[in-house]
Amino acid sequence: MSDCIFCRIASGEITGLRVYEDEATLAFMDVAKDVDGHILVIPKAHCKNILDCDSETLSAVFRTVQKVSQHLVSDCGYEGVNLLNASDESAGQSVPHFHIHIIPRKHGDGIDAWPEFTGAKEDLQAVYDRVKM
Ligand code: DGP
Repeated sequence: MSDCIFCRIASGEITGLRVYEDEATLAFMDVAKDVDGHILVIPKAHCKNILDCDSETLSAVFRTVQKVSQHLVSDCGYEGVNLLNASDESAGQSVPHFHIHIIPRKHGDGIDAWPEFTGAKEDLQAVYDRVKM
């Protein structure tokens, strides 16, 4: 999509700091400057998010997520990763091209990448009855 910023990065039309790529996916540095080592993994073919992404593309994205994560830990001095994704604006998605955030982690790095959810209001069984497949 010509008006999609991540499609334009994937095609090379816009410069990105490319960490890894293969035929179907690209990993590049996030420009947010929020945490060191913040990397995004995207499919080169456009889909918006987890809700419309085909399974082959999803598999390719997660293969790359694992490859980059293993590299961060094996070769770059990190110990673990957080993987983050927002699918839909309701979930906080700001760029409408599917992406997984990789946040490299070390013990004691002080990064709060796992919010403490304290706001559950509904009865657990009632929610279960609604979401059970
Ligand atoms: P999200 O809010 O989950 O949709 O995350 C979008 C991320 O994309 C956010 O962390 C900032 C990053 N981002 C936005 N525009 C650009 C860009 O032009 N280049 C790069 N490298 N990252 C971008």
